[in-house]
Amino acid sequence: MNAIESVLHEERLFPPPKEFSAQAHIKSLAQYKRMYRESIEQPERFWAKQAENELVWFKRWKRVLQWKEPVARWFDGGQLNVSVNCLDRHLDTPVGNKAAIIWEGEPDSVSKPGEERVLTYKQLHREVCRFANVLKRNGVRRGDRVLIYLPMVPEAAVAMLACARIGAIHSVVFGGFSAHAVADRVCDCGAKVIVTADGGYRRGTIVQLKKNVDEALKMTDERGRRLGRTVEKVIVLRRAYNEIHIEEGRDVWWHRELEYVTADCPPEKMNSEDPLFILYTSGSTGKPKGIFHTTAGYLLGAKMTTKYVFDLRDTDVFWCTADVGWVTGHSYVVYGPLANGATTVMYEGAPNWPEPDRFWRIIEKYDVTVFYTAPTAIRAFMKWGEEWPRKHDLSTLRLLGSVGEPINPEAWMWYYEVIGGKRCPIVDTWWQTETGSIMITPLPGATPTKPGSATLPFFGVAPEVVDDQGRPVSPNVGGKLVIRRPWPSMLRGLWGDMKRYQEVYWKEVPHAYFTGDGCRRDKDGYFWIVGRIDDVLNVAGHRIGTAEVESALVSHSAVAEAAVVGRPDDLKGQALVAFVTLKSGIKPTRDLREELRQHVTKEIGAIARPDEVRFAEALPKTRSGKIMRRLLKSIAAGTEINGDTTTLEDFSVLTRLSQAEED
Ligand code: 7RM
Repeated sequence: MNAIESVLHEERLFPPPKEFSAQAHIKSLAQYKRMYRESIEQPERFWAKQAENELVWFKRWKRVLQWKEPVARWFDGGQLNVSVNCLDRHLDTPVGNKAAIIWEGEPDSVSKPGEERVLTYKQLHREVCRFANVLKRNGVRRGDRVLIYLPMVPEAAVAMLACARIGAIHSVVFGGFSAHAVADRVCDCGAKVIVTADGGYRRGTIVQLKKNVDEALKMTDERGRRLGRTVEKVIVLRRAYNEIHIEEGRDVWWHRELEYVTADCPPEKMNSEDPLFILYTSGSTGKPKGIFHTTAGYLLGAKMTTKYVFDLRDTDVFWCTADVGWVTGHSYVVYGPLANGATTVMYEGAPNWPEPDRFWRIIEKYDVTVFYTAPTAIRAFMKWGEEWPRKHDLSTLRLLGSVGEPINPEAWMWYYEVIGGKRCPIVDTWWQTETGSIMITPLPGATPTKPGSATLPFFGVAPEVVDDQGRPVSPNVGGKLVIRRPWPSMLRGLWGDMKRYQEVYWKEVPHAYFTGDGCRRDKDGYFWIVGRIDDVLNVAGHRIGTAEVESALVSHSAVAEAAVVGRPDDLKGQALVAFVTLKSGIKPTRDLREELRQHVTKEIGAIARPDEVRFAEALPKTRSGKIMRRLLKSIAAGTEINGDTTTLEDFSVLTRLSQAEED
């Protein structure tokens, strides 16, 4: 969107519907502003009050915040357990027999619907306690890391909560990631146990999760050491009933293990700052970062944002379509909704399998009231056509959410009109794996929205747009988005690498957390996120580091050098374009191009597969040897090359780039 377009769109203001505001937790902009001011002026008082009202504690904290940049300690001295907050606390209330998880499996075909399962809070509690005992039986102790590599089945939530119950730290790896990605993560976090499944369903085929784990556990580093050497046990869920290899002494079946345990598992008393989970996310270097979150602050952030941003009510059926392998799944499929005693929907399959109306069917079938998805999905629905949602009764919906990337105003309007029937407010929520919970967002009963803007900060969040020197910029001027002060659900660091944490997030702008995003603020103080300004791409709502894809490409024997850039894409937001030079004597062919795309899929996963591979004889570099990414971006986008290219080592590289494209 260009500047003029966005200014035009700013004139479209959508005030919250009156009936919505009347029943909402926060009923007016004035009320939001009052609470926001309080949260900024007296943060410790504000957060102490929230922690007291929202969470149940074994022991009250001694100090609300201890801030020694860049490390925060929230509610130090306090003791609690996340699974108790998500489960036990509801059991003796009317919520005990309410659906905690409504799950639907992927259908085989149009005529054979997917399985469905409903777990009430009491049932979920029992399953969590039993599986927690299975983990203990298999050697997992407080502080140990457990890698979870499962499809979108209720057992994924059970495994996460079971870890939380016994104080183990989970690291969920998205089922679409490759064996290699699993091996890297196992090694980085030193996992003792892996929880996986024989397979998962995706668009009618079986994803071989266990096979990937087997492969991962055989992989070695440069020194020949096994990456998975810390793994003692692999717990396998039977899901797809496909044939898998079982390694005696190492692999055990989930359902068999359950025969040996009871449902009695007292919760571990965790300290506020004990790590809850590690989640890997792409950064600007080749190695994914192990973001870690701790117990009390994370839970408070997830709980409060779910309550206020989605304006949760007892009667809601909440559906966040994210996979639990992403932070959105952690905070808004599992922890946030369950901590609030809400009903959360989980769906295993893809939005267009077997037909493009899966999501609308599910909304109709389960009376979903709050729906939270990504712009890339919305744009795909637009392309598939209005007839698919029109076939279904979506009148139970009362609120819509968007996350993962900037939502273009066209998609916003379509979402608003076709899915929300012009009745539902839209919350465009900006946040990151690092922030743990939603940071910039409308509150649906209070904030007038503008299509394409995430609007205003959540309570306690102090975002700012600054220039290269770290000075605030004037309204409507683009700059870097930073956060000025600590918030409870902020990351506490990168697992095993606090130095890198400091360098990546706290060096770019003095005394501020650097988000990696570009942004501008309009005259009303509304934030308009532009997208990443580092070497991270956002492809279909997923974060992909260009360096990661590059290192996957150069690990192929035919490749000499690779540079990966993003190109604007109508559906995915950004598409991946790889410029590749080959080792001498190797011919650029169509087959090789396909082979390289497959190679990246194998190394990282299909989400990182380049949309385009372009062969070049050389890559354009500056005199100091840096690849000129700006130039490659223009070439990839097919736009005119502008800007200063006089430092190019060799002008003819450019012509060769285009020539080499003809196979
Ligand atoms: C939740 C999540 C984070 C990056 C972030 C942004 C982009 C996310 C929005 C958005 C514009 C939004 N975590 N992003 N939400 N950009 N508007 N509402 O996505 O760690 O995977 O990605 O996603 O660039 O830095 S994430």
